[in-house]
Formats: sequence, C-alpha cells, structure tokens
Amino acid sequence: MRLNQVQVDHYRSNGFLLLESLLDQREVAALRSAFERDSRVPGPQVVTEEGGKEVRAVYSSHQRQPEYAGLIRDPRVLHPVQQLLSDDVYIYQFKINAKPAFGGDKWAWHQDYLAWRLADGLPAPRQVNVGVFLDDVTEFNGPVIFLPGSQQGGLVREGRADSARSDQHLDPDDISLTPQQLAEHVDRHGMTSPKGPAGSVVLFSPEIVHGSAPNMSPFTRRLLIATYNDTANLPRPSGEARPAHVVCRDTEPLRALPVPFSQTLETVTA
Ligand code: HL5
Ligand code: SIN
Ligand code: MN
Repeated sequence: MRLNQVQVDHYRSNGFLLLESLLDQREVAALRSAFERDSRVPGPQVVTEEGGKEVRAVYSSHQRQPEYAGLIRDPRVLHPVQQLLSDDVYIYQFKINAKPAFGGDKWAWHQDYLAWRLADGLPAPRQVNVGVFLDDVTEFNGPVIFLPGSQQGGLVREGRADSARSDQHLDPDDISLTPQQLAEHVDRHGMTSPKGPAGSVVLFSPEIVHGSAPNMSPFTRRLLIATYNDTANLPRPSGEARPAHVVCRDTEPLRALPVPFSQTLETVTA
C-alpha cells in the first residue's frame, strides 16, 4: 500500500493522516487478545494509573507478542512510513495506551519530540508515529486531539518537570504546554480529533501538539502507538540510556512482509 499525493500533502501540512479501517475486525481481535496476554506479563514495561491498579500503558509488546512483531512489518503500515520518512526505519518506541473505561486518565498537551530530545538525545524529529485504534474511537472515550499544522512551528516548550508519574517513562504531564501556550496555539491552529472504527490508523508527526481527555465513558480506548525513527538519526543520550522497553535497542532497518501480518500467524492444519 502506498499513500497518494493528496494523503502525503495532508500529512505534511496538517501533521497527521487518518486511514480509516486499514485493518479488518479479525486482525483487531488478534491484536486485542495479544494485549490481554501482554498486559499480564509483570515488569517495568507495565505503567499503572496513578494510585490505582489499572493499566495506563504497556511498552515494547512487539518484543514479546508475534502479532505486534508482524504488525510493525506489515506492508500497509511500513510502506507509508517509509514513504514519509526513509527506506531505512526501525521501531524507536512501541506502546499501548489503555485508557480504561470509567477512569482512564488524560494525556497532557505535549509534543513528543521534546520528550525524546530531552530524555534520549534524539538528534532530529525524524519519526513517524503510527496510532492503531484497538477500539472504536468516538467523542466519548477520550480521543487524541491534534492541533493541525502545529508541527510546523518547532518546539513550543524547552525543559521538563519531574514527577513520580514519570518514573517508568516520561509522562506528558512533565513536558506539557502552559494554558497560555495552548490557548495561543489553538487560536492559530484549531483542534481536531480523528475518530473511527477499531482497525483505523492515524499517522502523526513527532512535533504536532496533542493530548487527550480522561475517559469517563463505559467504553475503553486502547491506542497502540508505534514510533518509527530514521536509522540515520539514532539517539545520543547524554547520560545513561533509558531502559530498552522505552527506547528500543534493535535499530536494524525493518523489511516489509510480503503479506498482511494476519496471514503470517495462521498455522496450517492438515
Ligand atoms: N512516554 C514517552 C516516553 O518516551 C513520551 C511521550 O507520547 C510520548 C511524550 O517516555
Ligand atoms: C500520547 O501522546 O502518547 C498519549 C495519547 C493518548 O493515548 O491519548
Ligand atoms: Mn504523545
């Protein structure tokens, strides 16, 4: 699958692009059950909601679950990323933000590249985020909200704060825009929240301002985010590198599967 020129132009000018129902419902079911499995693996890759036991995010599932190892090499996903970024890309970060029903917390307004420059010394914003909807995303269950075009203005904020919430990863709370910065940017760019059925995919820039509200609905909103980085843009941490579940160490260029990932999972029975 290749993006057409209208789609490429949309991504470049708005900083995001929605591909509705890119994956089918059987594939979504496979990805969900892989998440159920993976969120029960104990370890520092499981981030819980503040003061609770509910899962807020799980990192690096592609290193443990074959469904995700296939998904990141699926031609429907990898080819568009290569088109937008470079032929040689690898997974810099892989996470699933769980946003549980009745209480999944917000993700503060932020730009990803600030986190990655500060925490990992990532030289340039040469990444593409691939967001995969594991649930239907509606106005009710805390969709990601983008400020379209805000990726064109560079980084808004400089430093970071420190809080317990960022023990296992860098929570956007610590790099969030001030209310005034947010208001000015919304004035200029407006807001939009891509919505769609489970299996839809949203590509988005590491510099676009985004965030999402708490989920008070009875519907979970699991969002997988695979971040591809150009292999010519490896992190250069000033101190100790962050753990491998947050910043992946395998920087070999990915090669696309010849078929959708779901076809590689099926075991042939005679
Ligand atoms: N949690 C990520 C990290 O690298 C950073 C955030 O949405 C990406 C800002 O620790
Ligand atoms: C993020 O930016 O990583 C969080 C977005 C979300 O899950 O709503
Ligand atoms: Mn983000």
